[in-house]
Amino acid sequence: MVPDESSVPHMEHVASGKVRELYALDHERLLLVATDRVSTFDVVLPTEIPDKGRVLTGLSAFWFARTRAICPNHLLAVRPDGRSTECRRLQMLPIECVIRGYLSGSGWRDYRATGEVCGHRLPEGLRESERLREPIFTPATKTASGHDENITRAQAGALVGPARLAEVERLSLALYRFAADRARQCGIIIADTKFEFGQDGDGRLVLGDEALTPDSSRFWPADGYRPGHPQPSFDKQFVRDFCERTGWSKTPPGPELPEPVVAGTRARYVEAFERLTGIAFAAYLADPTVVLR
Ligand code: PZK
Repeated sequence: MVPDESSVPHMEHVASGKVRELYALDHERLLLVATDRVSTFDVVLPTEIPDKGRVLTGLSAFWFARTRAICPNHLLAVRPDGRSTECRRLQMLPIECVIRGYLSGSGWRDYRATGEVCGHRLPEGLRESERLREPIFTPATKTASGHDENITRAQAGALVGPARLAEVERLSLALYRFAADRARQCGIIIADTKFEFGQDGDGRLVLGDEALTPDSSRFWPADGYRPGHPQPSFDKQFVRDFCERTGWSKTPPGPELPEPVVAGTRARYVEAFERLTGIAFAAYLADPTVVLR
């Protein structure tokens, strides 16, 4: 039988992420493959969410196509399988460029402990998940343990140079504002997001990795947004609720997901795709280049 997927590349493997794989096409180009794996509480589950990788690839390509005027990016092509993208090979910067429009996760924890996030002193009395008056740039580094660690602007400046830092801060804020405004009109709050930049052979900054997906961001339903509490995840809430109900210890291995949780989660990913892009997911499956137009 002829395989119906061209998503298993016979290529030099470069790196593995929790749910993505990176291969070398040649000296200048990489193939970034988004799998259907899903992680929660930092653990990859044994059950996949069908088409999750295609939804994330399509969303990322959609944002890359619409933000090219703000910042050039590494996207060269989306493959017909809808889950693989050909990318320019870059020299990646050793920092993660996180933008927070809302106070959640480690931002909320740091604020509660110190009143600051990455050197930004914030007003007193902010509540969990509260919208910030202005989005803030809160860089992080990958630690040996694989967990990200928030760093100050001064620490980030020491890693990439102050001029580079100022440039990625400005670009990250512009990218976040553009996407968060659009998403809000579609009923989705992008609470925060992470960008990774690299430089090309001419030393120009280029946006890499994935951008503005639910795996690189916190997506919340705008409907029912209520500061003062953690917010439900737009995409993974069924998975989290199920994992909490089972009493799982949150250490590997994670639980298998029952079919209704898989189906409900897949539907949420597809809903996010369709709301944000305005494109039927079936149209994306038929021709993934629809997100680039
Ligand atoms: C690159 N990663 C992280 C992401 C993985 C690993 N355009 C690029 N050029 C050079 N290197 C990278 C990229 C990108 N993107 C990204 N590691 C290297 C990563 C996804 C899956 F396995």
